[in-house]
Amino acid sequence: MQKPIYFILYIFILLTISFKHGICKADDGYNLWLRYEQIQDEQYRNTCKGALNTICVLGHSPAIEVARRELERGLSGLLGTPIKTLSSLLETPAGVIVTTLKDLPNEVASQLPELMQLQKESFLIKQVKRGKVTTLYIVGKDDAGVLYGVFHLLRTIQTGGDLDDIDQLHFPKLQWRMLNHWDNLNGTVERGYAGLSIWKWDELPEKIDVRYIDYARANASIGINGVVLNNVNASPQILTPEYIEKVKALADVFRVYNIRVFLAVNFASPKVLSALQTADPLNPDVKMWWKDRIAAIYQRIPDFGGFLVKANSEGQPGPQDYGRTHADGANMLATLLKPYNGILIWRAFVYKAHNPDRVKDAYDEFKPFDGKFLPNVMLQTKNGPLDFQPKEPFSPLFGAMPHTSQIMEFQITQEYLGFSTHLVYLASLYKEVLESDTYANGEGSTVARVIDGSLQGQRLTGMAGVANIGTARNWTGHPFGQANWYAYGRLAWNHQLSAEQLAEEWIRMTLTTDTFAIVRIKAMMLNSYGYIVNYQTPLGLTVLSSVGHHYGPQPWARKSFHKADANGLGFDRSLRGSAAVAQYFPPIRDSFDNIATCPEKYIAWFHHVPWDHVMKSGRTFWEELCFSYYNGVEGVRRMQKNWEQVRHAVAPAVYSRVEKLLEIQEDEAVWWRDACLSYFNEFSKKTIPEMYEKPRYNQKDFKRKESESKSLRHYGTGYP
Ligand code: GCW
Repeated sequence: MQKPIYFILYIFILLTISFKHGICKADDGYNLWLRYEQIQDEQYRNTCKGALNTICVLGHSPAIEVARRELERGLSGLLGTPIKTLSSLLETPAGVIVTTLKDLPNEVASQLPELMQLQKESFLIKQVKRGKVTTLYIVGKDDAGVLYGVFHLLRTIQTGGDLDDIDQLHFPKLQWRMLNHWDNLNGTVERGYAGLSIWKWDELPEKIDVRYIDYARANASIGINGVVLNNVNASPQILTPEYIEKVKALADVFRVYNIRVFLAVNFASPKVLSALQTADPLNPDVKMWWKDRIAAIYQRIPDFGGFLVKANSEGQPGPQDYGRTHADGANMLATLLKPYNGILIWRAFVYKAHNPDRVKDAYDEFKPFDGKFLPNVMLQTKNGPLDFQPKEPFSPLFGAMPHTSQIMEFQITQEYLGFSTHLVYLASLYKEVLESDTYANGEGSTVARVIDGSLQGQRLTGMAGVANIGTARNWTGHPFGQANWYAYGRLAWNHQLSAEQLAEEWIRMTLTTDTFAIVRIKAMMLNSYGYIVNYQTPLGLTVLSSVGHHYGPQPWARKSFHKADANGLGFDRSLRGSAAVAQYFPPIRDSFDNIATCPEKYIAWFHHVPWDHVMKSGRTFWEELCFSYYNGVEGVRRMQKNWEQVRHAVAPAVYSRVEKLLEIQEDEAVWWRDACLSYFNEFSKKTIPEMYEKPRYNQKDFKRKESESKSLRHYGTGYP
C-alpha cells in the first residue's frame, strides 16, 4: 500500500530538483540548443515577460512566417506563457516588433540611423523608448536578416543576456557559411560516426522527414546558409533527373531558412552518365553536357548554390586526367554556372601518393594558379597542409593566393579525434587556426583576415565544415558533438567570438543553467582539445592513428610521418630537410625553420628532434614526450572528476551517457599513451620517468585492441 506513495514522492522530489537546476527531464538531445525550456530564474523571467510578451511580426513571406513561428515557440517556451501576437502596429504597442527594412514604418526608420549600414543578411536589434513604452525592434535587411535577428533574441534570452544591453547591428563576417556532408547515396556517411545519412533518398521527393525542418532550423539559428548534400567522393548519380527531383525537395524545405543547396559532383560524370568517351573540360561535347545538366538543375532549383569538386585527389577523376589543369576544370564549370549566379567550389586537398613530403603538394599545385580562377570560383582549403590532423600548423596557402577567393575547410566530424566517443571541443582548434598570423601582408595578417577578405580583398568569402550529423537521435552521437556543430556555425558567422563564449552559450542553451555546473563543464570543454592532442599526437607529431579507419594508435605503421630513429623523432621540414617551411612568409618561415624558435607545439612537425634536445621546460624532448602523454591522460581524468560534480545539474540520460563515454575515453587515452611511448621507446632507449604510473597495456594488448577496434567500433559507416 505504501509503495505507490513513496514512488510518487520520489518522482516529485526528482522533478523539483530537475526544475531547480534547469534540467530538461525528457531531454534526448533531439532539440539541440533550441530547447526553449522555461527560464528558471524567476526575476529574469519576469523581466523578460514584461518586455517581450507581445510581439508583432510585420510582412508576409514564407521566411517571415517561419521567423514568427520560431519567435512564438521560443518565447512562449522560455517565458512559460502564451505570447500575444499582434497582426498590425495599429493595435496596442508591442514589446517586440520584427520586420524587414522595407516594411518598417518611415517614422521609426528615421529614428534609427544605423539602418543605413544594414547589409545582406544583417539585422539591427535595438530598444526604442517612446514615453513610457519601450519596444524592442528587430529590423532585418532582408528575410534572412529577420530570421537571424529572431534567433539572436532567443539566444540572448536562453543565455540570460541583459535586454538593456542588446542594441547592436549584426552582420556575418563571411558570405558563405557552409556544411559539407560526406553522405553517400546509399545512406552511409564517409567518416560519419552518428549513424546513417539523414537524407532519406529512397523516400524523397515524396516524403519530407521532419528532421529536414529541424536540421534547417538548427542551421539557421547559427547562421549556416549553404549545405553540400553529398560526399565529395561523389557519385555521378546525383546529377540524374531522378536525384535532382529529390534535391529539389530538400532545397524547397531549406529555402525559407536561407539555406542554399549545393552538390558535390564527380568530374567524370559526363563519361559515366552519357555516351561520351571523355570528361576533358575543353571538349565541346563535354561542355555541352554540363551546360544542359546545369540548365536542368536551375530549371528545378532556381536558387541552386553550385558545385563542389574534389578533383585529382585520392583517386577521384579530374582535369589532369586529360592533361588539363585545375584552373581549366574549375573555370569550365564556373563559366556555365555564372549565368545563374552559381558558385564553383574547388578543393585544394591534393597530394601525390609517393611524394616524400606530402604537405607541400597543395601549395605547389595551386599557388601557380593564383589569379587564374574565374570570379565565381572559391578554392576550399583544409585548415592544415596535411589532412585534418589533431594539430597542424595552418596551411601555407592562406595568404599566398591574394587573387583567389579562398575559403576554409574545417572538419567537424572527428575522424582523427576519437570519432563520436571522445569528448573534444573543437572551437579551440578552429580559433587557433583562424588566429594564426600568416604575415602575408606583415604582422596581423591572420588566417581569419585572409578568408574574410579584409586582408587581400577577395570577392567571395566563406567557411565549410564537414558535418558530424547523422540519424542518431541526438544528431551527433556524443552529446558534446553538438557543441562542435554549434561553435562551427557561430564562428563562420563571426570568427571573433571566443571559444569560451561559445562554450558557455551552448552549455546554457543545451545542458544546464546552473552556474556551478557551467564553470565545470566549460573547463572540460576548453581543455579537452589540449588533452587529446597530448594523448594522441603531442609536440607536433602527426598521423599516428590506425591505417584506414583512423581510430586508435598505430605508430608502428606510420613511420613515414614520424621518422623515429635512434637520433630522435619528427619530420625535418626545415630548409635542410624537405624545405616545406619555405612555403610560409619570412618571419614565420624563419621561426619554424629554427629548432630553437619553432613553437614547441609544432616542433616534431618541422624538425627531427634529438631525444636529448632541451625543451623550454628544462626537460629533454623524450621527457617532454612522456610528460605530454601522461598529461593528456590526466586531463581526461580531470574531465571525469568535473563531470561527476555536475550530476545534479544535467539531464540523467545525458549525464550517464557522457559518464560512460568518458570512461572509454580514459581507457583509450591510456591505450594511446602506452602504445606510443612503448613504441618510441624502442628508438630512444630511454626509460619512462619513475614518477609516472606504470603502463596499463603491453604489446599483446595493442594487437588485440587494434583488431578489436576494427570489428567492434562504429567506424563511420562509409568506410570501405
Ligand atoms: O581525411 C581524408 C579522409 C577521406 C576524405 C578525404 C577528403 C572524403 O580520410 O575519407 O574523403 O580526407 O577530404 O577528401
